[in-house]
Amino acid sequence: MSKINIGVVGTGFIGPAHIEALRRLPNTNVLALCEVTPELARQKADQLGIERACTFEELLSMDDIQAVHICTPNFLHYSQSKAALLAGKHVVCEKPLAKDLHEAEELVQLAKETGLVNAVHFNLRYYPLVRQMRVMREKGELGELYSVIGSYLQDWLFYETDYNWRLEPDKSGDSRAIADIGSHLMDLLEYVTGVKTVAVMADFNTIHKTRKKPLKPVETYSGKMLQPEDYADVPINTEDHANVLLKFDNGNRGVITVSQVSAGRKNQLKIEISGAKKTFAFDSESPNQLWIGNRDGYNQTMNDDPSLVHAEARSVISFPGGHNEGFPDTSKQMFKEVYAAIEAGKQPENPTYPTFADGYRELLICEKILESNRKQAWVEVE
Ligand code: SOE
Repeated sequence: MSKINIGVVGTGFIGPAHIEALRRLPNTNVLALCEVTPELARQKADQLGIERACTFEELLSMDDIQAVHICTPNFLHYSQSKAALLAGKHVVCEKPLAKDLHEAEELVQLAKETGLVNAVHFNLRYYPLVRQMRVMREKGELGELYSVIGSYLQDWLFYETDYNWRLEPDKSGDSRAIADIGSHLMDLLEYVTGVKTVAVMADFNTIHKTRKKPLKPVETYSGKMLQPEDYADVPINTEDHANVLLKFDNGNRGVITVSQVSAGRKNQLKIEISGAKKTFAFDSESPNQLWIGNRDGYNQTMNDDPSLVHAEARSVISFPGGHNEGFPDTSKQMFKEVYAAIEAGKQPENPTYPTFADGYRELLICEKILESNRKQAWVEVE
């Protein structure tokens, strides 16, 4: 079997996560790694055991590279995805797909014209029990959607000394907590429930109005080792915490809270979906259990045992029940579906994985959430 050669761009927190997930698939070969300078590329490629180290331009000129993973800071996603598509490469891009809707629209269009496989890394859809919730809803086991309560809480920006490029709008965009983690939650909410969000009412709060910026580079999640003399004070204009009320296209309502300053919550997405027949509750910090609430009978807890879930959810489980799966498995399962499409050579009609169009949808919702916070009023999502 010939393997698909891949180039990965960016080696912060998420680039190596992509590489690990890809290495667990039999049909992929991570052949090249890009960084901002050839020296850094070589150093990281050696650390990660990757043969070729190159600049982005060099990567695009390599004819034997078929797919590119964009794992750089947000402001580069648009230009690099565009260049990769124009060079004839299939593209897997980190979220958010772009910094604004125009850029995202252009990418959706370009990807369509080329027919190349395009995916956005909304990996949290790939927790087996998230897919199980979706399949149960599709099979009518939830009933009409009544309400959704969602939260995504982290603490890696809890202290004013915690710093990262995501705090800088020119690199990350005008929204932070909503764009960074609210986007996962909003994507997952629509993916599982099948409803569309048609209006939002948002209220943001910036807890740390200034932060201490390290005077040397710090990678995501790794800023805990610095000393006071290593910092400078900078103003912060993006949200640490946000509450958003939601209206859905079936007339019912939901609410989400996101925070990057919740002590002890390392990286927790929770969603509780109530329907006319049952409630489903999922917590990414206990991803192998799904709580199913009943009004007239016992409540239930389902494990992600392949023998218990629906066949459509079984396809994203690799181990027998009791052999717990977690975050790294979500990317592997997503890439398994993406690379099945790449093997076939083009974007399928109805992809099972999140596409550039889904990336566009998330940017649209984020943009409306920002507008709503600015106006302190309900804003419709067209
Ligand atoms: C940082 O907040 C971050 O790495 C997000 O960017 C990811 O999408 C999420 O998986 C974990 O946290």
